[in-house]
Amino acid sequence: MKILHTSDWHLGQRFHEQGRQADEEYALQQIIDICAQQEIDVLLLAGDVFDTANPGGEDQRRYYRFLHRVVMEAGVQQVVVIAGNHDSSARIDGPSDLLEICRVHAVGAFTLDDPLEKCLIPLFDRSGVERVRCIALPYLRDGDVRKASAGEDAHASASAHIQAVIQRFSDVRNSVGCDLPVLVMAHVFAAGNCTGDGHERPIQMGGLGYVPIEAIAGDAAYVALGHLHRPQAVGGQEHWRYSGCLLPTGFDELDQAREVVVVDISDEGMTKYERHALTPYRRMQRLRDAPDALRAAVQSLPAITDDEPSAWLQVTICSGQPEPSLRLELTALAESRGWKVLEVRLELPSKRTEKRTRDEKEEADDTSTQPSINLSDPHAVFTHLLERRHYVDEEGFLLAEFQKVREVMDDLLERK
Ligand SMILES: [Mn+2]
Repeated sequence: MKILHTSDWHLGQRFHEQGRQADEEYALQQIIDICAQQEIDVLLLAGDVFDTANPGGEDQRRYYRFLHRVVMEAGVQQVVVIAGNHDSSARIDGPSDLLEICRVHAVGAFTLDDPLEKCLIPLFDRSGVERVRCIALPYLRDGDVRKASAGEDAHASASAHIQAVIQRFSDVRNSVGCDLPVLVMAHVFAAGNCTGDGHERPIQMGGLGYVPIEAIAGDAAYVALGHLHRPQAVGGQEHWRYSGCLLPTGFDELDQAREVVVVDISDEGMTKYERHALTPYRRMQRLRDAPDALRAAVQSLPAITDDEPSAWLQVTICSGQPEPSLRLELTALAESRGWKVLEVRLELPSKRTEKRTRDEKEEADDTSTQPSINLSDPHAVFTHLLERRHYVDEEGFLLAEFQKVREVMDDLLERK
């Protein structure tokens, strides 16, 4: 059987105030083409279909039109969709009975009240014989998997949440009840439990809990994960993968690959996997340099013609002093070449480049050289942060805004 794994579409997401309907359409069309060319049997969409719980009508229509086309035009036999943390699980569940007619299986909510079978999807070959059993596990919120006890602290509740997710998964796994290869799909933050030198990592890492991948992968033929935006294998296993997101959700994601994964599964398990790169709809780029070098860099951007989609740019100005007119100058210069500047940032390069490594090292392991700040004084902490991050707070604008936020917070806390 041939399986295509995609996830994290985030349909309807706005990118620096810009809509990206055309970018989404372009990417989805490529997935449809890959499905047709590769004769895909089953398409897996591993969560975060929409960017918000209340997506716009057009964004929903894009999703349903895709499902319709991938089955009717591209010849896909079955589709399995799970809800991610960005999705409303009720919205994903809502049309599920109707979607079954088109062999689209949507699993939104999975609470303790739901039967385990809700997550078990039989996958059939073209002659109608079941060949693979799919475990489709949507994003599980704390309240979906356990009842919190009164007075537990954040750390205890995060730990208990993860334990409950693992337990819930193991209950589903134990109910599979057949010897067919198992395909696991989940929207979850999963990571390798083993560092490679035989040391177990703690389950809690900097407050971010993750599920040890081994606990959900087991002996699965393939694990199709959603949630992390960078495509990657997990736990050193090529058949435990995040396919990554459809479009970059920030300029800092531009260097990440955009891809879908095509997997061949036989009775013995995964026999082959291929990563298929997606071509971006528009050019996007980030430039970071000193003012003169930036002028030159913007000037040498490839010219965008009228029949191409407008290209998007992020500019970081590295300068020791404020450059009030440079923003407008660069924006105009970029526009003359068909590029739209979506974000301009200012960075003080000398301090940053010289001190960066040392600073970060100090931050990590040497507290003795850090100035002592009074942690119970929010004003002092904020000022220290500005200094540390090398922000230039001209005329105390940021401090004033911070003061406003504090007043609102104090107000809210008092009312409570
Ligand atoms: Mn997610």
